[in-house]
Amino acid sequence: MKTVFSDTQLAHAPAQEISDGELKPAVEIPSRAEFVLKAVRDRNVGDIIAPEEFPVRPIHRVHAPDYVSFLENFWDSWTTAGRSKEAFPFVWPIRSLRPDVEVSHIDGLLGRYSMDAGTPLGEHTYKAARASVDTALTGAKLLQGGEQAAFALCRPPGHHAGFDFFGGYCFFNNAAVAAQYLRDNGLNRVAILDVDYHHGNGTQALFYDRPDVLFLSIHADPKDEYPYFLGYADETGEHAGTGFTRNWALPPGTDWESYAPALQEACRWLQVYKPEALIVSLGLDCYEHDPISGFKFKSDDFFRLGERLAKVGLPTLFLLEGGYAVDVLGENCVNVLEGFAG
Ligand code: FKS
Ligand code: ZN
Repeated sequence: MKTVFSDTQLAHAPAQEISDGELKPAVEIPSRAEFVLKAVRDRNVGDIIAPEEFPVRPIHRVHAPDYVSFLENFWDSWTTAGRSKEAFPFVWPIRSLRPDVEVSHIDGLLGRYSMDAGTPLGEHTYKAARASVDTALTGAKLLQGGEQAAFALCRPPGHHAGFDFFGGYCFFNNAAVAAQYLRDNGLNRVAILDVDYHHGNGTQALFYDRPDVLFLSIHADPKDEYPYFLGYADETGEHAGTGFTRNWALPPGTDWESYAPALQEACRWLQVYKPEALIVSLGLDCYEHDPISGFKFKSDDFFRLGERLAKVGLPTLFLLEGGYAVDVLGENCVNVLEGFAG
């Protein structure tokens, strides 16, 4: 299986994040990708290739052009306002405020285009996020070229990013851009299975009213866990997309034994839907020692995950999302890929 990765993705290197009422060392850091890359190399998963550089058009198929421009121009506006450190939003146009007004100040724009205060933006965030999308798109292109599987080593991750907002360490929704790209290039039905510990709210929202992209997600119950405000079992799609979203919201402490039935059901949905390609939003934060998560996967369980997905028998693009136990991230990730490859 080929792996796609670009060093440009390392340029987004946040120092701190707001978490638990403190400024803490950031967890979504470049070494995550480096550890995964090292394991891919050490265990001979396959060739590692650089992504092709894509124009902005496939991103505009999923994200609002004004949002993309906001990210592109962010560092200029931020430094022009006299700031020099990484940025965090702190005010949002919720409920009784006005989401429709056009603000000028960078602090207003940060709130307009974000969902949380836990996602630092820095000087190189935009170019790293663009490179992460290029990695996802190059992976999609490998499937189109007839590969049965590919691994897009995306970073920063993408599944929390929506039409016009960033959050949860995500800026562009890599999985959604890849899915839309496959739709725009000849595939009629694409499925996304999100196995990150956190619900992929951005991906779900982007395809919620569409039957052509199936979204399935297995994650920690949002009543107990980020992103809190989406990802409940009763969210199953709307309008033409009714029935084309499924959520398995599992309790804290879920281990492989109690996770497997949900995965089994998700795989059955895949078999019924019969997509032409599968995109796996591959978070590794279900791991028992993940520092920010509460599931109990052992390293070996990631093999089983890969094996189960292989049985579905679809051309599959694995795309990295979360996972913060950095020293074992590579091992856990390659376990999935090896389990899949058999
Ligand atoms: C801990 C607060 C942590 C943010 C969690 C974000 C999770 C991101 C992710 C992604 F795949 F996008 F990276 N809150 N006190 O793992 O879902
Ligand atoms: Zn996650």
